[in-house]
Amino acid sequence: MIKKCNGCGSILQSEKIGEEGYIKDNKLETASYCERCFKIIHYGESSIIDKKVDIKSFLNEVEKEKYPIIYLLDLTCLSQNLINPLTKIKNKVYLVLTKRDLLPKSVKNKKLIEYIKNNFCNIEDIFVISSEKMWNIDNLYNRLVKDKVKKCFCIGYTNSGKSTLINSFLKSKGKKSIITTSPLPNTTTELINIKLDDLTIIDTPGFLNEKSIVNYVDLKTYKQALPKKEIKPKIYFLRPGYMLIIENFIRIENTGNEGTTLIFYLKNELKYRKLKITTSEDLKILDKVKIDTKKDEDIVIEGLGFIKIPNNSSLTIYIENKEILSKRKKMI
Ligand SMILES: Nc1nc2c(ncn2[C@@H]2O[C@H](COP(=O)(O)OP(=O)(O)OP(=O)(O)O)[C@@H](O)[C@H]2O)c(=O)[nH]1
Ligand SMILES: [Mg+2]
Repeated sequence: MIKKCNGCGSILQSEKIGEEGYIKDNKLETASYCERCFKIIHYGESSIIDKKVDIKSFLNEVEKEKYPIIYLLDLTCLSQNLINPLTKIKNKVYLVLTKRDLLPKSVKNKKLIEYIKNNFCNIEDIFVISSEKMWNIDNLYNRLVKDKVKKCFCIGYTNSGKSTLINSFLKSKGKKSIITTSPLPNTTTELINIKLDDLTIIDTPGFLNEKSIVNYVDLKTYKQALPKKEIKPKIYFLRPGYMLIIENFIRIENTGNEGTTLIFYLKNELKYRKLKITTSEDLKILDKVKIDTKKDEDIVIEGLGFIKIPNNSSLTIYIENKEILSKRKKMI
């Protein structure tokens, strides 16, 4: 009989060690989780399954089914790139902005919704939630029930919080979280059906974001750089000829003629250093990109966070891969 892992949806198998769904032979009959999920859940260990969802064919399949879609977007690093698949979906969409608890409390949810509508996509139903803190989880669920949704897909990029959201629906119903979640890509590998009263929610493998920093730094560095608590923005004034070094993966030089203010929405514990551009210090070799910003723009660092820049600026940024940077109108 074919058995599936409750945590990631893979078919359990005991032949290919290290591959999707692997579990030792003597545990195959009794286990409900594969070895990888067991290790993530109990030891916080993680490994990445090498798998890529083809967005186009996946969306075609979803469209054929005609079920409504919950599309998740991570508020900490929102970019056009992450919204693009949404523009191709014809099904009814509930857009869910996740990880609200990581942005400053002072930001109004209404403002975030307006921002999305005015700058990215004019979707009617937008919810701002935190699965971690259970904010707005019941509102979203009640809305699905009110709209008589019987089955829906939960889709979005990997790490946007799809499985955590479904676990929070389960928690809200007094049930145990069962789906495996982790900060690394590809945690969910196959479809997982979760039935809640009359509503079945289908968790799906996330789309891989090729522009995310997770592809360009080692996993330890990546996990250490992810925000876990409410971000307290850090403000720096950078005079011309000076640079800021953030940990060892980003350097920002002010190569313009005016001083510029940079407001960082990144993990609070990251370390910043200011240096003259002419320093004799040996600096890490990184990709180099020149970015000019206009008044009130953000630079998004995909997978990590963003930098708000209130005034015009001319910057030269050094980073592991310049593709992970993009500009947008200021979000907050
Ligand atoms: N602070 C905070 N973290 C969250 C929230 N939702 C999810 N996370 C974290 O984000 C990471 C990714 O969550 P998952 O639910 O595994 O993401 P996913 O979209 O299912 O990812 P894949 O299965 O890889 O497609 C985990 O470390 C979660 O703990 C939230 O509302 N707040
Ligand atoms: Mg998942």
